[in-house]
Amino acid sequence: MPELESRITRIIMTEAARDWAEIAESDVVIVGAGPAGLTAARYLAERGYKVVVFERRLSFGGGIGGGGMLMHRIVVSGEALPILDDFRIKYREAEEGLYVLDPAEFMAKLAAGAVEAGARVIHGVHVDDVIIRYDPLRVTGVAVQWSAVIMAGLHVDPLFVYSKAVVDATGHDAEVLSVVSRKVPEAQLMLPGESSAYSEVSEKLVVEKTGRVLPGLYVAGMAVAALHGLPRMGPIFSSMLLSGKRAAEIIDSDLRSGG
Ligand code: 48F
Repeated sequence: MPELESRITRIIMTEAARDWAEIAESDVVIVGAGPAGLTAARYLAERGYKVVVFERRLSFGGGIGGGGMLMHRIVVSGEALPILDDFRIKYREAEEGLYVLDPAEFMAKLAAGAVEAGARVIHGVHVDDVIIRYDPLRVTGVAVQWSAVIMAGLHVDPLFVYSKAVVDATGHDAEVLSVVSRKVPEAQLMLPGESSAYSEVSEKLVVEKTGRVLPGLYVAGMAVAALHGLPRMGPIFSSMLLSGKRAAEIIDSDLRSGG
């Protein structure tokens, strides 16, 4: 029997390589494991799609963990309660129509819901480009690199993951859309960036404007605000959940109709 150390190495290398070989052709790539990305991941995986979430950090939840100014509470409005129920996240009505929850539970259960539904979440991976096809214009996947390589400033070529749909759920910076607006002039994508706080309006419009940006490319969560110049909303998270769910529904409908 080989030594324990070499067995550990063999298991990790073999299993991870097998996983990557499967991920190389996915149905949906979601960029960012924040609230919008994890919600979209769960509802898509539940419908039987092969979903992978790439998250550049080594954690889940994006902007959830900081609560509001590091105060460990998060607020949602009533529209999001059915989604909280799906994930079995607890909440309490704090004031009329506004519910309070604990960010640690919120992050943990969103992540558990996505993973249990069958989505793969790979941490420490940064999406730094898309795969593009012309005539007709379509995004057909992403270029991925270890976050550690990016942080070290090393020049290392990326690997590629094909997918039928890519979701930019990267939050305030809309990183995938930003790459497309820079590198794919044919897409005619402008990114005005989000505007100053107007929570009520933002909560509504982020959900309304969630959806397809180009064939194969979708946007959910705060990246929607960056794309459409919508106001920010602060630590109220209903629209992140509703946007993730809506993105899943739109992608499902597009993929079913071959779009
Ligand atoms: O920022 P984030 O939580 O985005 P979101 O799901 O939710 C926004 C709220 O947290 C909050 C708010 C609403 O109340 O204003 O800010 O729209 O999660 C985005 C995740 O994407 C990761 C990032 O580390 C974070 O966990 N991410 C960003 N860029 C990349 C990325 C990238 N290029 N590759 C991989 N992951």
